[in-house]
Amino acid sequence: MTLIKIAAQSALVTGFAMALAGVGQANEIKGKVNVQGIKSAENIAVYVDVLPEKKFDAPKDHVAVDQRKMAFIPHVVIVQQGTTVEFLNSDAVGHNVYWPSISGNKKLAHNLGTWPKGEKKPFQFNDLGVVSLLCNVHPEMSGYVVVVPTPYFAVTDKDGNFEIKNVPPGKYSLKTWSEDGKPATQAVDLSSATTTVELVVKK
Ligand SMILES: [Cu+2]
Repeated sequence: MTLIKIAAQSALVTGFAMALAGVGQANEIKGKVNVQGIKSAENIAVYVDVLPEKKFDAPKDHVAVDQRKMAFIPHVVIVQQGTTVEFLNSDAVGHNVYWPSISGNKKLAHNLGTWPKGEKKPFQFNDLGVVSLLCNVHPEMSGYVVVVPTPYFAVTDKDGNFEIKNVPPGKYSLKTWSEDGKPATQAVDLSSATTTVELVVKK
């Protein structure tokens, strides 16, 4: 009897300690994007929208975009505002990098220039929005840098699945950007360790 009582108390204490550990714990948003009228659910950017009460430092880590086999790789890259992207050329031919606008704002157009194999050029993206990457040597090349206001983001895999890790508990607005579809918004209440969401992106 006494043994059972001790075991029960011990379980209670363990449970209490685990609950305490849960305070300030980082959670995870797991989800799937379903598409309507679009060929593929791959390469869709998903991110937590601006949090007015929170400020994030610009990330120190740089992100790489390669130009390889006549393509921007990855095709879609998502970064936090203030991130520096290193544009590398891995092809034997010279490639150029320019963007005619950021989210349609032509004042933010920029031409990084043209450089040969093995060289790279950095650019820090301080403006929010979608940067349409182009190469003026090869008109068929295109890629995207999606600059978002929080460090909580992901890009979908070929089945539309995504995971956003290390998100503090809270209520958020999850947004999407995709090359072929309209933006979608979904409210997320992140109170448990893993929250599962489904989004629909339409043509
Ligand atoms: Cu090129």
